[in-house]
Amino acid sequence: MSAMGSPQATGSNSSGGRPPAAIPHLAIDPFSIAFFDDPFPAHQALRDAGPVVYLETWNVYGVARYAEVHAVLNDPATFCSGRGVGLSDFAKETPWRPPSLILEADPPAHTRTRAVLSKVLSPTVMKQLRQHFTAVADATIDGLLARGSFDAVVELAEAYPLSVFPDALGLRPEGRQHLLPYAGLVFNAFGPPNELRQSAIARSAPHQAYIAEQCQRENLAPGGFGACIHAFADTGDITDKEAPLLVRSLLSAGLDTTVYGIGAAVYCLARYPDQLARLRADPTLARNAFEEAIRLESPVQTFFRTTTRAVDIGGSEVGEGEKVLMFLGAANRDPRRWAEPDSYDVTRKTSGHVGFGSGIHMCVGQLVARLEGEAVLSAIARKVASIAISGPVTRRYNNTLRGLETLPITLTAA
Ligand code: OVV
Repeated sequence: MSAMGSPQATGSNSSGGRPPAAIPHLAIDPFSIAFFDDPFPAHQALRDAGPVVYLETWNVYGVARYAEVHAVLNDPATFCSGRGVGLSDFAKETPWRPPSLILEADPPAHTRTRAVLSKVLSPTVMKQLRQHFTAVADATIDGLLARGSFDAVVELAEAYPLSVFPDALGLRPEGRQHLLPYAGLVFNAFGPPNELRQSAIARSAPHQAYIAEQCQRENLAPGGFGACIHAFADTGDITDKEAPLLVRSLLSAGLDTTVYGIGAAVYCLARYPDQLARLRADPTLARNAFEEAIRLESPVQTFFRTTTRAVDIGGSEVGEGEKVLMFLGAANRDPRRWAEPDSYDVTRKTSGHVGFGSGIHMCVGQLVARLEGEAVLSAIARKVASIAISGPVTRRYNNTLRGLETLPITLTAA
């Protein structure tokens, strides 16, 4: 293969006549508590073992270097999503819920649903939301400064998205306590059948019932993302049956991800006071400071693809119908791609990070996420002088998401 790791079709001597390289087998379980507690030595081992590895615990391939993760993300014909982007292969097992019409779909079906959600979450729509999202972030930080000490996970990382996103979607006030448990379930369900996945699915019925109900047109307030999706059924872009499932995608992926993203950013600023000082000196860095936190912490750590044909990855052949696990978090700290990969730098050139993915499936809600992140970090930049960690930090465990359970902090006002 080429040095940059572009996967090549096999069967036509694609390795230039060289024999295929043996693929290293590793015993690392990337869905274990020990791995979640400290993934970084394992990420390095995964990257250094080779361009592609075989993970014996779950009988899947893995890519952890930036070049191969980027290449897999950008070859959706070879590395498909329609057989699921978790461990389970939808060609062999029944999915735990009806597949997503955007995440778990390939072109041409994906192209049509993607176009609808892109319009619903477009730059024009962000312009209409910006003033409100900024005002709520300012008020949230003012309130937290008055309190001084609080848990930044519950009171900021969860509270802020919960105070803007469900309203933007058009959800009724009742039942919103199901939203974070449902999202936690969705992201645990991408993982293997371990305790995290099995216990989440076992308790999922009330959360699934709530979500299914809120996806219906009559339950979505006019002007919101949900009503906007249903309006595309009137123009024929999607069917009446597809609209609720596309609303479900926003309910699955639109809230918890930003909770983890904002949590990551606050955790970074608390650990890097020099970077908070630079942000305070230039609040216009807020958007990039959020982006850099997404790179460094990679709230979405992994996704799978499934091979549609035999393919060469880094000089080794991977057969058809194999699951390939992409380590987004490892790629975002690959020293082959990033200078000082493990440090938080609010002025870093973050473009190219794969925390939102890359290619045709790249996060369709990224503008909402960035608007929320920028609003919170801009408020912090203008109003907060210091962030001190003031108690024990604990981790929240999820098969896909990386983030904290508690982050006790004390703020001082500027
Ligand atoms: C990116 C993402 C995560 C989880 C769920 C979905 C998408 C969905 O489309 O349901």
